[in-house]
Amino acid sequence: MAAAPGEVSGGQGNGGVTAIAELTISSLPLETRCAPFPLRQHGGFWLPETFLPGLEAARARFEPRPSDVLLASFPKSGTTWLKALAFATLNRAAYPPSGEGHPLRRRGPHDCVQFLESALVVSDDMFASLPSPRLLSTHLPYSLLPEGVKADSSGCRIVYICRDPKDVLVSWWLFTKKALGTQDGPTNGGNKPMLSNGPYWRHVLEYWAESKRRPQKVLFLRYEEMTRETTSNVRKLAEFMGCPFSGEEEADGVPDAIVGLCSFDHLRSLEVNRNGANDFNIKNDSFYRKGVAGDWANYLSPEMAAQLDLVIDDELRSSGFSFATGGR
Ligand code: PAP
Repeated sequence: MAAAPGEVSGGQGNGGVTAIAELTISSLPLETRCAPFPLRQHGGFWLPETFLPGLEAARARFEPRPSDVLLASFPKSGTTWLKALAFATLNRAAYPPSGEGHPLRRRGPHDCVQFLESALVVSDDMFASLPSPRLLSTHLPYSLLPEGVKADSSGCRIVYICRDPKDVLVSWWLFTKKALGTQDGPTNGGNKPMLSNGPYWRHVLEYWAESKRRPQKVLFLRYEEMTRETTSNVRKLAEFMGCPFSGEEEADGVPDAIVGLCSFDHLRSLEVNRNGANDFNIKNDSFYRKGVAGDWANYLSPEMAAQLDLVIDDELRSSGFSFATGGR
């Protein structure tokens, strides 16, 4: 039986895939400065070891459909918000945003939209049983996505959200301290903390370049712009996903109702997000900290910020991309 949108059906385990992948994984370069996640270098990125079997499974067995929408992000750049907005927008006919029974009122956004690199390890059925159009998510870099998703002939659409690196860093730091219980943040006793899934600038640049090459297939959003103009970005998202708001929906205030349903204050206030936990046993409330742009200034000294900006500027030089919002 098909599962409801965002609902995952049970299925057979896939220990075989995990076992095969583990042989290769143990030979990849190891990084331990991102406690509590050991990272392995793969395809030029430092990825959490625990997600590598899922990556292998996704690349080997994920069967894309032309109507699929994949939400892609670097950790802590707006994943939870984007999942909520896209889920509410895509499924608004079945679940009106103001309805009391809306799935987002009883399940966290991460439970409504599953990660490609984690769900397939549990079961092949997880995605196969979802009705079209399917909404999926990933923290993987573009270059490591399943080939079928990236093929020019594929109908799959990708929505990427990027955020100021300084806010990503601070958000990740505080998340690991709170949600994962690490004393010093992701340092593991060393003096140079690491973020998982990086380097961040390469992650962003890959998706950005693809959004320039195939704008009808890859939509590039910015967290800062979304905080400023949420409703117009939701309209953009709806159009891109192939479900623009009708005149009647506009008159009924549907876009604003979606924005309200998915707002930081509303999601954070829900029982499921105050006291629930996701499939990884991480408390849902750790995905809602402050939800603003520029909070890094309360944690990084001007010198630290300048140092980080320098590194990023250096890496972005000649790319044509800038993290400055309203930039290219
Ligand atoms: P993930 O990659 O682990 O899922 P992600 O959702 O990308 O995390 O990032 C969490 C950040 O999004 C938090 O930022 P902060 O630490 O700077 O506060 C969180 O507060 C913010 N966030 C979560 N939900 C929303 C929302 N509805 N609106 C705006 N920001 C949000």
